[in-house]
Amino acid sequence: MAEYVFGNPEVIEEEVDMLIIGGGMAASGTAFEVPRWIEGTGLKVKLVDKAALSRSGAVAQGLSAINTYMGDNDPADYVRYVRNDLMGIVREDLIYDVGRHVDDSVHNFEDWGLPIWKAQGDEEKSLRAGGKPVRSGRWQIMINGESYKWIVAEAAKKALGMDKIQERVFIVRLINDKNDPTRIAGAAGFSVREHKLYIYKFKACMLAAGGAVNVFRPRSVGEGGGRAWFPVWNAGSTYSMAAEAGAEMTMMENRFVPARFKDGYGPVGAWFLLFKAKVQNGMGEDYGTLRGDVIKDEKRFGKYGQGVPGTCLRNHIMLEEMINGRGPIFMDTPTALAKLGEKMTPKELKHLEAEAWEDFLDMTISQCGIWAGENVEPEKTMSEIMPTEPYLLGSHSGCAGLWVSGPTDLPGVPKEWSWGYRSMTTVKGLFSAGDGVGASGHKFSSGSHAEGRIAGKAMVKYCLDNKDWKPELDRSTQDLVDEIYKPVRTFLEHKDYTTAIDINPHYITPKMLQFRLQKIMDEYVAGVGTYYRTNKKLLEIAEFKLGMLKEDSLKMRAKDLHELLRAWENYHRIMSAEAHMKHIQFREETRYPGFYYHMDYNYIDDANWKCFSNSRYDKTTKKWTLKKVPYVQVIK
Ligand code: SFD
Ligand code: AMP
Repeated sequence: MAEYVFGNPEVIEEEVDMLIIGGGMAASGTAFEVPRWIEGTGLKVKLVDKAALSRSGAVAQGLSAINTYMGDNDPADYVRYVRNDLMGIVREDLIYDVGRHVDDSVHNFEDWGLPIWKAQGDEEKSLRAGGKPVRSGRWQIMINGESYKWIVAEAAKKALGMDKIQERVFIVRLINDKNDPTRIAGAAGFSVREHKLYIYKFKACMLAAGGAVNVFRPRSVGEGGGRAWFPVWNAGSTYSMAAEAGAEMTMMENRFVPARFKDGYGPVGAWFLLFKAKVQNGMGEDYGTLRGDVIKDEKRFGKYGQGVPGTCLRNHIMLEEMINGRGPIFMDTPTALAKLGEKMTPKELKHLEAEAWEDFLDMTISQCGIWAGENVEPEKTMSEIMPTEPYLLGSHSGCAGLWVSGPTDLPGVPKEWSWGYRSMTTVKGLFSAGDGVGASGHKFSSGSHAEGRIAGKAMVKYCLDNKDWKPELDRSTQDLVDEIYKPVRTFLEHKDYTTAIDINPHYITPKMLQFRLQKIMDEYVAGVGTYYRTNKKLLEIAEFKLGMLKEDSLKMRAKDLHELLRAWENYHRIMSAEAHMKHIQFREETRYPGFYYHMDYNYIDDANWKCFSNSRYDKTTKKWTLKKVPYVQVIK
């Protein structure tokens, strides 16, 4: 009986006007913003998150800095900074829009209780009242952020009401409208705790389910498996579901390969910018000073290596050391702390050492685990840093994502970059923000929240403009149940064929399938195994193997709800991986040396490729179409 129930979930159908998919920084911004614009309109909204809002998404463990805060800076300078870091091809309208709105989100965070470090003398003054923050860099400010996500989620919950929030529901599919395939009309997913399947109908939806992690074989395998820098539970749902619904994507060839403290994945920003730590190679050399001018080779790096190097170019300089046998790379934490401590009392010095630990206790606890486990005292011992496996994302130092409509009020922006509603994709009613929106990185936590708010407001306008429109799904309930519960039924049908539950010719476990995906991506699509190098032939093989993998993905089993989640996460990862691979194949240059190298075209080619690369997936033919879209410089 129990098994019968397992194979046939209870189906719950619900109609709202707006569905918010995800509960991270962007979705929390939308949830905070929407209620004030729908007051008195009768519009209904709901939020679904695969996890629990208080600790879901990239900010789950907290953060120790807010990386985007304007303060006295001009948003136009912010655009220049992001453009330089992302190698010249960005949507400057979107970035400017985030820049001019982001501070209000940060001020709210402080009002809601987030402790923000203040400059001496301003300790009691809020940012809103003109208090000066402690800046680690020009754009970054320091926080005591262990409870950052908890605080932001609480405000979202209060604004929306807990009755409009559904936690632990994983959305698997977006559903187009029956009468207009260019519109979105619904979404389907399942509870990860109960045998219930949810089908939502709506006029509009905010898809903010983060970026894609664990698409590539991670450096941490075996015992360390499951450890990564970006949030392991973000499985490319945003990219995959939007692509299958027909949304245009942009810059999916981009990826972020962050330099991180080895094995624990601790971020380096505070160490570089706040503690002013220096790095050295295995021979103790300051390799940046000795050989940093490798990026000045104009034939290979164009003008991009001449000024402040972007993040990928900093990686390139480090990789040159490692590839040429001069590794490993060390972060000299003892010298940095000793220098800072020169004029400190013993008590102040202890406090500084505590901050060094807190930087990780706030956001990457596993790094403290490594330090504690290996008896590392950062004031005495240096730590290795290393470029990680690649992540696909649009809010940190990367710009993969969806092509969306921009603001309408900025001069010099091409008309075709805006189709009425900010952050709406090319599918009517489908909005995105944060990691979901492409060609506009460096939003980070605060910018993602701000963009979620901007998009939320536009989504309400869209719903009001379409008030009388009724969604009709282009797929039946039965069809959706059969598809989503297929891995469960495959398991129930075949489980008694063998005695060892994981070994069965009729199915593949989600875990094994994930290993295969990661192996393909690592070895053929420029993962760590090849020092991020690929070429036409390797990509051709990757294309074939991903095709085979997609076929086999239909044979994934789910012996419980946990595996059902893993199965669908993998499906989303495969689609995201395919988009990434197709885009790398399309762009015949190496735009991001240090993130990846296309060895057949191992140079930046502004003459032919200073443009966006956009793609569309056709769910009927299962084919991708790619095209160049002109880049336009908006801010001089
Ligand atoms: O140190 C589904 N980030 C940093 N930002 C900063 O401002 N300062 C920092 O210090 C930052 N650093 C940092 C950061 C992230 C991480 C992991 C570390 C360190 C260790 C970046 C920001 O966190 C990031 O930019 C934003 O969080 C992005 O926001 P958003 O909303 O785009 O993504 P999300 O917050 O991860 O939320 C995703 C949500 O989607 C849910 N979800 N729900 C339903 N169905 C599905 N199929 C779903 N799939 C996913 C998730 O549960 C989640 O709620 S540092 O490195 O620089
Ligand atoms: P990270 O901790 O590496 O995620 O970086 C946090 C912030 O600091 C981001 O805005 C980075 O772009 C920035 N950052 C990190 N390392 C450096 C560096 N060496 N030089 C300049 N900016 C950096």
